Amino acid sequence: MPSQRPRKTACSLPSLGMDASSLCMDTRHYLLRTLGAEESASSGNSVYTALAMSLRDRLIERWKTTQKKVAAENGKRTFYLSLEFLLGRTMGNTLLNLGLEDAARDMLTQEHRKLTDLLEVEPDAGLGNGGLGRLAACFLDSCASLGLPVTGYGIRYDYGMFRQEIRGGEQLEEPDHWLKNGYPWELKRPERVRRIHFFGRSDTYHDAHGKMRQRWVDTHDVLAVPYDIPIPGYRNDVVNTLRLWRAAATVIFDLGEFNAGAYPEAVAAKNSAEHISMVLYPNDSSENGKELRLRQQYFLASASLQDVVADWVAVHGENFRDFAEHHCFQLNDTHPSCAVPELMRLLMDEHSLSWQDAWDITSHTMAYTNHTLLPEALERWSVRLFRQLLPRLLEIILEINGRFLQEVARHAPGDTDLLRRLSIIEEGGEQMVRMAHLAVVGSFSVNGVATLHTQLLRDELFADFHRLWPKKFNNKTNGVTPRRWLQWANPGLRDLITERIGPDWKYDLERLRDLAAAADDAGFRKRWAEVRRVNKKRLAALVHQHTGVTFISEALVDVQVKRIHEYKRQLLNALHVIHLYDRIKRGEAAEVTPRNVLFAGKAAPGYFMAKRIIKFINNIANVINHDPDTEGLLRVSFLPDYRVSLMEQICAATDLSEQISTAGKEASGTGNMKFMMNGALTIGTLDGANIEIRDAVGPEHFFLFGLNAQEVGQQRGHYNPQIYLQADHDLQRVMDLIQSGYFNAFEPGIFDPIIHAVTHPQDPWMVLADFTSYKLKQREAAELWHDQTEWQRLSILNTAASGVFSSDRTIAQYNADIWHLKPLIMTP
Ligand code: GPQ
Repeated sequence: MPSQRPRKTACSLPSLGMDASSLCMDTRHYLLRTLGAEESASSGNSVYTALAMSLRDRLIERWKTTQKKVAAENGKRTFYLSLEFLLGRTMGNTLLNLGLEDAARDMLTQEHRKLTDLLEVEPDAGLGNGGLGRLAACFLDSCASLGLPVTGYGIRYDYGMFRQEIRGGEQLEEPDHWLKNGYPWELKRPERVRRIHFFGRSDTYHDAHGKMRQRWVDTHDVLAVPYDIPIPGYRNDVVNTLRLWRAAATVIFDLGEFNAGAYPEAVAAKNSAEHISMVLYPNDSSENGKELRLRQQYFLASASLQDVVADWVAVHGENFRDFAEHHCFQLNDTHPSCAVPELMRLLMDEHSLSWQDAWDITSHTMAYTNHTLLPEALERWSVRLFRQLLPRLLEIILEINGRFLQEVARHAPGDTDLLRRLSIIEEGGEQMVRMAHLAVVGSFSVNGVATLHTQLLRDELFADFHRLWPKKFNNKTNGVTPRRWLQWANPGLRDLITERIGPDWKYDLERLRDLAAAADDAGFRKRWAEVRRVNKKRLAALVHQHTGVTFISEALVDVQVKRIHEYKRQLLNALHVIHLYDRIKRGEAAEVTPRNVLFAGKAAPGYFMAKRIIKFINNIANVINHDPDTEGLLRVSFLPDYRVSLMEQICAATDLSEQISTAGKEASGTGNMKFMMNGALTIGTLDGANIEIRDAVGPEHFFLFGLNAQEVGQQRGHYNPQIYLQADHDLQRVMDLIQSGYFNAFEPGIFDPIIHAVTHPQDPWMVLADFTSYKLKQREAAELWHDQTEWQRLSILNTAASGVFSSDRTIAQYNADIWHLKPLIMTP
C-alpha cells in the first residue's frame, strides 16, 4: 500500500471553522472583496450570495473528502438518472445538515439582519413538475444522510417549472428564469464535457481484426457541460453530487457560414444546440411527445453514461468484466430509459464488447422505477422519429426486441398474441417504441412506489412480464426527507418533539413512536396545539398577502395542494365546498364548522380541463368570500405559484390533508406523508400510500371514504352518475347551483365542461360516485374539530406514526434489495 502522505505544498489551507465568527469572516470576505459590495448598503441578495459562498466552501471541503473515500473504497456506486430534480431552496437545508443554523442566525443578528429574510432571497430551483421530481430530491438527501455513494444525474434547465399567476381567476404562465442572479450552489466542470450524437446513420465497417461492426456516423453533435451541486448528508460529513448537464454548441460559430456573411444563421445554429437544456416540459403524469423532449431524454442518458464509462476506463482500461458489480443505474420512470440502448451502444461500438457481454452488463446494471399506471403517461415514441433522430439507438432497440421475442416464443410457442402484447414495438397504427417495455426488458429490477401500486403493476399493467419474470418485481413505498419536511419546515414542532423524546429521532425517524405516549398528556397537547397555532397564523398571513383572503382564526385549515389533475379530484373538493356554502345559505349555519379551505397547484399549460378547474375554484372562492353570510364560517383561497418553498409553510399549518384521488390512480402520493409528519389528519381514499398511512396511524384515526380500486374497476363500463345524483339531495342542489350560473354570472357557459365531465357516464374519475361518502366523512371531521382534545391527540398520533414514511427507510430498502452499496463511514 503506497503511503497516503499529502504532497508538500508552499502553503496549506486550514480547515474551515464551523462557528459564527468563522462564518462571519468568510461571509464578509465574499461580500466586500469578491462581490465588491458596500459595507453600509449591501443588498439582501449580495449578503445571501456571500453566505452561500461561505457555506459552499464548507461543502466543498467535505465533498473532496467524500470523493477520495469513494475512490479509495472502489466499491459499488449507484447513479440516479432523472429528468427532474425538484430541489427547492438550498440554503436552509445546507445550514440544517451542516449544523450551522444557529451560527448563521447569530452572525446575521450581529449585522442587524434576519435569517428568515435572507432565506426568502433564494429562488426555488424548480427543475421538476411535482411528486416525481421532488422524490428524486428527497432521495438524494437520504442517500447522503445514509452515507451511500449515490450520484444524481439530471438536466440543468435554464427555465424550470413556470411561475403561475392567477388573473381573473385564470392561470397565467410566466417563464421561471431561476438563474438570473447566478446560482451559488453549483460548480461548472468544463473539463468533463461530453459529446452527444444526433441524426446521421448507422454504418457497417470491418475493424482492424476484420470483424464486422457498427458505428454511428454523419452525426450532428451537441456538447454536454456538467454543473455539480453538492448534496450534504445530515451531520455526517458526507457530501454527494448532483451533476446537471447543460447543452452547448460544438463550435461557437460555423465559420463557413460566418465568413459567408450568414452571421445570424451561425448564431442560430448555436442556439438550436442549446435549446436542448433550455426548458423543463411542464407535463406531469402525461406524455408530451415532442421531439425536443426525446432529445432531452437521450442527452441526459448519453452524457451520464459516457461520464461513468469514462471514469471506469480511466482506472480499468478496456476491461469491463467487473463493471456490473460496481454500478447500478436507477431509472426514475421511463424518461431516462434511452440509457438501456445507449449503454449497449457505448459498450459495443466504442469499447468493442460483444452483444452478449454488453447485454449482460446492461441488464445487470439497469433498474427501473415506475411512477404511474395512467395510460396517458406511458411514454411511446414513434419509430419514425427514433430512426431520424437516433438511428443507431433504434437499431439496437430492434435487436433487443428481436432477441427478447425469440426468448418469449421459446417459452410460449405459438402464442402470437402474447408476443404482440409484450413487444417493445407497438404495431397496428404507426409503429411506436413502448418505453416502459424497453425499461422492463432492460432492467434486473422493476419497482412500484406503494404497495397497492406495485400490486396493480404485477396484476395489470405488467401482468405478462410479471408471469415471465416474477422476481424482477418489487415494491418500494415512497418516503420524504424528514430534514426538510419536519425539522426545517416546522422548527417549533421539532424542538417540542426533542424536548419530549430526546434527539434520537433525528437520526431514526421511527423513534417518533415514543411520542405516542405524549398524546394523552394534556399539558403536552396544549403546547402541541400552540406550535400549530403559530404555524397557522404564519400561513394565514401568507395567504392574505398573496390572495387578499383573510382566514378565519382558530378555524379548521383544510388543504389540497398538488398538481391540478382530474384524477386527483380537486373537483370533488370544490363540490364539497359548494355544499358547505349551500348549507350556510339554507340556514344551517349553526351546524357548519368554521373552516378555511386552501387550494394550490399548477395545471399543465396544454391541459384544458385542469385550467378550467382552476378557474372554477377561483370563481367559487370569489363568490363565497364576498358573501356576508359566510363571515366567520367559510373562507376559500387559491394560493398562486405552488412550489417547494410554499409547501414548507403549508404542511406545518394544515389540520386536514385532502388525499382524495380516484382509487387506483395515484401511484403513491408524497404530500400526504409531509402533512402526516407535521400532525395533520388525513381524509382520503384507499389509494397509493394513503393505505399505508391509514395502516400506520390506525384506521380509527383516518377519515376514509369512497370506492376502493377494485370497486372502481368493477364500475368501469357501466358507471351511471345519475344514480348518485338522484340519491343525494345535497349533491343535486350543488349541481343545480352550478348549472344556474351562480358562480359564473358574467361568464355564461364557462363551467359547462365541468358539469359535463362529472355527469357523463364516461367520467373515468367517478367524482359523483364518491360525493356522498366524502360529504359524510367531512362532517365527521368537522365534528371532531369541536373536540380539540381529541383532535390534538390524533394529531400527535399521526406524527408519532409517520416514521415509516421517511425517505431514509425507502432508500435503505432500495439499497438492501436493489443496489447493495456499502455505506461510507466518514472519520475526521
Ligand atoms: N408522478 Cl409518471 C409525477 O409526479 N410525475 C410523473 O410524470 C409521474 C408520476 C408521481 C405520481 O403521480 C405520484 O403518485 C408519486 O407519489 C410520485 O410520482 C413519486 O413516485
